[in-house]
Amino acid sequence: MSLQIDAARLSAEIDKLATFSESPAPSVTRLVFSKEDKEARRFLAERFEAAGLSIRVDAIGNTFARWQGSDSERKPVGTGSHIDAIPNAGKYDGVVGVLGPLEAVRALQGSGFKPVASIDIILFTSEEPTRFGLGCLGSRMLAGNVTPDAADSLRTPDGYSLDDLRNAAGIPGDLGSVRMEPGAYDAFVELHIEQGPILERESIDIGVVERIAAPAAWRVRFVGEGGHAGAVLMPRRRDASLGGAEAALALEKHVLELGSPDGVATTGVFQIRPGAINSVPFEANLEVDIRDTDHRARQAVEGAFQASVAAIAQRRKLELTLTRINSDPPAICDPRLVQMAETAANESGCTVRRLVSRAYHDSLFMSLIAPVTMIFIPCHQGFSHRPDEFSSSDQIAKGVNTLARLLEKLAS
Ligand code: HGY
Ligand code: MN
Ligand code: MN
Repeated sequence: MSLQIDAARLSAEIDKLATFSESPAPSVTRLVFSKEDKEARRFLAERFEAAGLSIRVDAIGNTFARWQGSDSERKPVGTGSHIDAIPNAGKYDGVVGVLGPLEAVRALQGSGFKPVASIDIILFTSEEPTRFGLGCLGSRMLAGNVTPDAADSLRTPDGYSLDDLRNAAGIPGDLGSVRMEPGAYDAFVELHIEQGPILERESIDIGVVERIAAPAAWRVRFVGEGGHAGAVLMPRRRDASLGGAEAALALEKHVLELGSPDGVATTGVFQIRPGAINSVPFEANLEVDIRDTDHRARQAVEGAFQASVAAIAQRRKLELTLTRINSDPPAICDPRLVQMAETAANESGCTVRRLVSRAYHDSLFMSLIAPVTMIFIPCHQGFSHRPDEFSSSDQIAKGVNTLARLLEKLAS
């Protein structure tokens, strides 16, 4: 089957989507339910409809663009990703997995293919944790990993609830209606940039994901005693920032000692108050991100970290509040789908290898209700979540070609 991928059209759509950003080019900042997110969603709806796809939006804003199959008895095939972008990000993370499938569908339409099973391109809401502190909120709710009550209790740093923001974005509805049953999709495949250096370093076109590392996230709050930087002598201090510093170093030590080779841990947020040079910090707030493809290794790191922060608080006479934000199992991708994706890559004339995903993705939660795999394309030096994130239109076209052939097999 010869497929015509219009790489120039796709590249122009990716560039256009990148203009819906709170920050200036070449960075992209697009927080969920922001003005920029609404503009981007409108643009995508128009592109989906131009391709003859019917659109459904659920109560949290997950958007389903369907290419209707001839047999409505058949379970649909899903593909998709996210378009929200953390502050000062790039323009490919997530976006390739939403616009790429659109180009795959248009190429299949152009080849004369008619799907028997419907194909859904899914735009998941709030994959990034930036606004609500929890990643993959839309796919978690779809898969039943987060209940409506749990979602209702989430707040943004500036105090907005999910209802506040989704209603303001014109996305009403009962959150209880978002959940889909296991088996709702016959398969789910996500196209995404690798967010790692392996494919580029080994000059390989396509990565097929076998496992997706599981994220855990914790909030740590130390409260000590503030005071004048000149007046409070060292023996009398209860400096919360030093508790935070010890906790961050302890986290690094535990992941190096207890994590698997895929184990990573990051103290991504470290705020101290009052934050004045001549004032002893009375409060430290940390948010830590711990991941591993080996669930038990990650749980060991979490356990050791909890023990360490408790010991630090006791020794430094600090008040401690430790909150678990999330702690999820890794995803094992479906071996049949992995094999089919490799074959599709070969049929596209691409070199291919299997990979682990150390970033998490909506596929991690779609794996709770359907067989999944992911198709990775190289990105420059593995850079991501930064403005110089880059994949060439040729690299993207190879990913789209592979995805199109896989969708054709799955929906035939
Ligand atoms: O953090 C992640 O792994 C994803 O990019 N949100
Ligand atoms: Mn991301
Ligand atoms: Mn992503």
